[in-house]
Amino acid sequence: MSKHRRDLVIYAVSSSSRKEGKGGKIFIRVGYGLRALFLVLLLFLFSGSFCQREDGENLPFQVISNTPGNSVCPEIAITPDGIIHVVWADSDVTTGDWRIMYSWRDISERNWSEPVVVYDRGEAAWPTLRMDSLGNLHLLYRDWEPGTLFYACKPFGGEWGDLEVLPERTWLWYAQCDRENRFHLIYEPFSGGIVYHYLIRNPDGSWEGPYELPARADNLRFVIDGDGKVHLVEGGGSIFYSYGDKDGWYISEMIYGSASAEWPRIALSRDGRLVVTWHDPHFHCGFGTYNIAYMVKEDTSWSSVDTFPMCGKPRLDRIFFHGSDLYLLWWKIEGSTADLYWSAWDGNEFETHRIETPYFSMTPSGVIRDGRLYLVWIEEMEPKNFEVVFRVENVK
Ligand SMILES: [Ca+2]
Repeated sequence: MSKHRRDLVIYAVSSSSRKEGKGGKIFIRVGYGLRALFLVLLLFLFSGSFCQREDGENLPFQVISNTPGNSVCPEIAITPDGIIHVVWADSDVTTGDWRIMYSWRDISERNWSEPVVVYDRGEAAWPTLRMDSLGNLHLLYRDWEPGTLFYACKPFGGEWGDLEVLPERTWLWYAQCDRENRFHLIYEPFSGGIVYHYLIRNPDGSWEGPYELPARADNLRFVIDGDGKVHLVEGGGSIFYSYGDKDGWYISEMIYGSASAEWPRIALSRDGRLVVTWHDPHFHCGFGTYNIAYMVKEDTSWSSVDTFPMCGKPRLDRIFFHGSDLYLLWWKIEGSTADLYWSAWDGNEFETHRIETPYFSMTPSGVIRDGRLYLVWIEEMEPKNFEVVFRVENVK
């Protein structure tokens, strides 16, 4: 039953029950009986209505964005007060502008806030949302043209602050927070090519840098360890790993030689286990299909290359450690559609969960809190209209 029709039924039932209530003395009991019956019916219908509202038309997710334009690139964070924050880039169908939109929800509630435009300057693309250990949110986005980076902070419990325009333009960048609540940004400046610039934002709001670091390939990703050091991977052909800080790399090496490796990802566990993954059709598992390759570094040496069983055309967007388990958020194109997947790897067993949807699913982001994985991603709800959606999964 459609939502509209169900609402009509509720309306019809509730108005007839009101009529029953206007009975005479004899009919009062009957009236009350009927009322009770109708109340039960109403509750039943309402609960059905709420369930339906929660998952849309019985979809396996909630739609957060629900805007007329395309909604893409969602990022999620959960602050210590139990608020789930989601940002994404959203296109204005009348002006054609891309804006940064924001919606939030209490972890124990069901409903999301109405999406609001938090930043509408430039042609907003690729928002990055990072949370430091104090619950401050750091937002970075780049405009399409001319590649300017914008930064804004939402202090824990406070409002989104003013935009800061960062000094150099870039097409290639990545950012992370460290345990000292500093925000690290590494990017390739337009003028560069074989050099990265490295900016650090201190908790007092001051910026350090840019420092120069040698660059080797595209698609950089990095993590910051407990000592504030950078572990960076790059890949656009071969896979390179570099380790160092603002004063330079101590190590910079090719860890996997190839002509076709790309999209490297890196994760670091609290006990110092480093995992690097990448895509390479070399690790094929049938015609036109492949698994995801990985290497692990413990202490000082890299393992040999192995693969995760994700056979097909997987797109692995994010990896991160939670405890000693590695989590992988990915999607897989099959024919003309794509479903969302997440996997957990404890070093031995690799367990995969598939979230089947009737649409094309892409670009997941997620965080784990209290044994639950909070996921956002985008769904092509109708041709060429992408929406940001949300789902909670249980993890061990
Ligand atoms: Ca939309």
